[in-house]
Amino acid sequence: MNKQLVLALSKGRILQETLPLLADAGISPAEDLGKSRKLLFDTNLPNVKLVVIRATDVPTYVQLGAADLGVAGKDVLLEHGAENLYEPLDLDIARCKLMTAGAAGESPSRARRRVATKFVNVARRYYAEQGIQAEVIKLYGAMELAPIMNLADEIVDIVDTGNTLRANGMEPRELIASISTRLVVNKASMTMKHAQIKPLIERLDEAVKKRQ
Ligand code: PRT
Ligand code: MG
Repeated sequence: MNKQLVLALSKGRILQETLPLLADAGISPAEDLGKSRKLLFDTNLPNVKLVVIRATDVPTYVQLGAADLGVAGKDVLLEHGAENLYEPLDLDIARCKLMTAGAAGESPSRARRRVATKFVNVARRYYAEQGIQAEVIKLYGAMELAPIMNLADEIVDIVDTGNTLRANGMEPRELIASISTRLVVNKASMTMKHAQIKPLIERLDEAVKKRQ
């Protein structure tokens, strides 16, 4: 029996690194993802389809079983929560760090802070663990602007080279989590479609290891 599998991919920078990895694992879209406005794609494998969606929507698709598998940043998974998901593979792409950051040379008050971020759940958890009282303000982008505009004392954001922070007079402070892109699988699919999913995970695992 050849059950259909749907794999949800995060569009944007993760997609650019995912496609070569999928190709190494023997999966390629039937048409050029970049040149199409479509969101649902056939692949060279008759039982595998791809959907290309907002990174933050990938856990939702996989949790609810609309997709059997997904490719998502650990930052997105930490923020969204991993209920109903297995995370069998670190794909070792789009590496970065989730950090606190603030104005360069300033040290924040130990006890109370205003924090701007799109990672509100991660931030609330982190500051609570540190015993710091934080008022967390949800932003959807340009977190680096918040301290400059006196909206916040600190931000929680993704840092790679640190150039974006430096360009805005800020510096990284504490590491919250090291981030990479993960393969996630719907728990029911893992059971019901094990014969299809297992070889796919194995081929991706080999493709990842070949690069290390
Ligand atoms: O754009 P959209 O709102 O749809 O989503 P998005 O911005 O979250 O997507 P996208 O395509 O930027 O990809 C985000 C995912 O890539 C994240 O969930 C991470 O898992 C991963 N990733 C890896 C990064 C970075 N590196 C990264 N450097 N995501 C974002 N950045 C940004 C960061 O937000 C900051 O603005 O790059 C800037 C920092 O980079 P440096 O090098 O200046 O420190
Ligand atoms: Mg972006």
